[in-house]
Amino acid sequence: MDKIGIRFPEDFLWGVSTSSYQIEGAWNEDGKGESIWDRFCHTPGNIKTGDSGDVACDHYHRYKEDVELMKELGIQAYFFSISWPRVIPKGEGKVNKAGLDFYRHLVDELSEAGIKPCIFLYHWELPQALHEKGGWTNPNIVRAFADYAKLMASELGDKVKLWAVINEPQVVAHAGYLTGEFAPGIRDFESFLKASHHLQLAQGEAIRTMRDTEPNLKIGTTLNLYPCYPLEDTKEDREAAARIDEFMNRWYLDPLLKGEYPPLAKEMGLRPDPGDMEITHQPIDFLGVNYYTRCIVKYDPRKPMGARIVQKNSPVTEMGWEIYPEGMYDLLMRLKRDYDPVIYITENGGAFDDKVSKNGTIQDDDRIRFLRDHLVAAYRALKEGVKLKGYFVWSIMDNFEWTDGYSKRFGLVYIDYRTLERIPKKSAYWYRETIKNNGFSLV
Ligand code: IFM
Repeated sequence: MDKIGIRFPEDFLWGVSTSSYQIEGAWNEDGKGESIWDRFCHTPGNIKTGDSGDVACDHYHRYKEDVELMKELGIQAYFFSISWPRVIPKGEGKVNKAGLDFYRHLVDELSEAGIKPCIFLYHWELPQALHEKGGWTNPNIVRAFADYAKLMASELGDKVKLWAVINEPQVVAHAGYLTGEFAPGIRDFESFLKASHHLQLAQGEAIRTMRDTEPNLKIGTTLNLYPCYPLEDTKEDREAAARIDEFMNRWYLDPLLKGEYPPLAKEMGLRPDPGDMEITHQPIDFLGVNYYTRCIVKYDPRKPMGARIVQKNSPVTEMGWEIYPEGMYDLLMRLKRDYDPVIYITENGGAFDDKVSKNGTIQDDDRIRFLRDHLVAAYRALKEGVKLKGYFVWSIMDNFEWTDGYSKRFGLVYIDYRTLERIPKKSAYWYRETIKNNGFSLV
């Protein structure tokens, strides 16, 4: 930190991120196939607000306007995801040219605007046709996913250099197959075990195939990670926190970065086949980190893992998630200590109760504080040797927040869902200044 405040390195990458289902809309246009999220949202009772991503922010039709807006806001890089069924409607076999064209045009538009396009290959949009064959519980998905990855790398690899293979496999496995809260809505422990393993095999095969196809790509993956703290400094609580850490974090970190599962996965019955861990253990160019909050853990012998996640009486976002910027620092330092990868923070942000004021502005000072405090924490870690190369705000615009529908707003840009008008919030201008100055003043 110098006198005027925080200055990130010259080559630090400042970006924003989104995902296809959350912003695109056009759910059944131009040959797109159905995804599990289309089916899930169209099934009454699954989404609290009854919303769906059918129209979302209509980005599919308004992408030029959105890229222009990002350019005006000085955004340097944009992480977006590909909708698998938009490009391969049934997940395997026939390719939908119109779907590929959409992403090619988006990439061209971004490149012309001087914004670096970056891709999440999978942000939860499993083709419904593959789900009907077992989805992530079926081992055949590994090949289908690798073929899809190869297709995208060969179609867009000339212009897109940064690729994150899977966004938040923990959420896919946990919320999709264990609690059933998210699509495809399955609640079954065996399915969860299979899905979590096949996701990591698919990720490994995809990385391998993409490297063979386009050797110049920078390939990684994106994990949602939660630093875990014992409620009290007792042996029981410390061990309980370590178990939750294995379940939420190491279950996905260790197979990728060490070629093994943590002991808890074995205890719970996960039995990889011979050779599997060589597939999951691929060299990566970066780890994408999504950080939102922490876990505080209490020993509880009545719970299956002997552990319970508790909440302190601290400030929370509209999601009910504790605001804990220090967790960003702790998480990054822990990643350095145990794995030491190159890191991009691929998602960080907060949902707040944004209101359009009478003069048409949105004064989201709470979001500015949130982003600023997290960036200070990230900066400290960077200064202490974490190989942090960039930071992406979730999200450039308000969007479809899964089972919360449109009720939670994470954007730097406000969306009026009646008119689909885009209104940059105060935080968008703050972020523009931060990017321009490569940091901010602390006074
Ligand atoms: O909106 C989600 C995103 O899809 C994945 N990461 C967390 C965000 C906020 O909940």
